[in-house]
Amino acid sequence: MLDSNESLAELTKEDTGIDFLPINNAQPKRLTPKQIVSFNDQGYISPLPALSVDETQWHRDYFDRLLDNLADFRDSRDAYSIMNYHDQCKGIWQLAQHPVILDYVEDLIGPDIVCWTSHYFCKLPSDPKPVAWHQDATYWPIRPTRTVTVWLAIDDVDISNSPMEFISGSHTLGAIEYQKASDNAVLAQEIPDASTYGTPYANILPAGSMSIHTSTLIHGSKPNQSDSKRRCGLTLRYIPPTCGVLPYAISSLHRGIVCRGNGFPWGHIPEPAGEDLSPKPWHRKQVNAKNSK
Ligand SMILES: O=C(O)CCC(=O)C(=O)O
Repeated sequence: MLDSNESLAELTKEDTGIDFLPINNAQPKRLTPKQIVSFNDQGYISPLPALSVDETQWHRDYFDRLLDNLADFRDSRDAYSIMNYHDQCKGIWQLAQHPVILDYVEDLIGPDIVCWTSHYFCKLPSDPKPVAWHQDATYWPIRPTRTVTVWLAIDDVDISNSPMEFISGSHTLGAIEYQKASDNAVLAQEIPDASTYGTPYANILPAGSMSIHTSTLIHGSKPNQSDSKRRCGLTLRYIPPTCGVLPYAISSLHRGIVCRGNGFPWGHIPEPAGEDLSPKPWHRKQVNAKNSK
């Protein structure tokens, strides 16, 4: 198992280190043994109840306020730009520590848990942008590829407002070839003919519930087909602290929140004092590049 930076430095381009590591947990605390089998066989578990009715309403109101605050900046950021703000926004930081969510995650990755990245995927009504079919692991420098993603629904998600779709069983195929996604897609990579790798599953979720998927699973979503219903979910990505990072991307782990246990050598983001959506360095670069044209 790759668990130190020394072994990561030895990874070659051909040996991507992108593999699914099955979960072996005979006594899960919150998941059922059947759900663990489903994670191993299909690459995801869904649906899972998570937030109470009051917490769900709080989260929706909180996200609505974040979107309003973002608009006040009047820069080029959009409804997908609230990415990696768990280090500047108290509400996101606290959601990453939600005990019910962490109990599910603990059953899959063990009692030491780090949230290393987060992202709201918000499709406004009639949003024309797809999230092209992709594997998270081909974007990320984390090795071994043990990240599990919690997708926490803020809005009710049904077929009409374009749920995330999973290609069941595709997580065991290693790194899958991709091409550049079309210009209007949310993310940059696209796996062509994804349905040849397995059966698509529509991740329909009531608000406040969640799914969990592994980073080697092919997934994506269509443009929002509904002209009245928003479709927003918060992704929280968790690893055990034994995961390392490829040498070119060490800073990725410096934004981790230690959620449970210890043993994480990369640091710990403390709870932010409030909500701060000021642009990240990569946004500033985009804005400067735009302004200099
Ligand atoms: O919300 C979506 O449509 C896509 C989310 C996604 O790609 C992810 O959770 O990794």
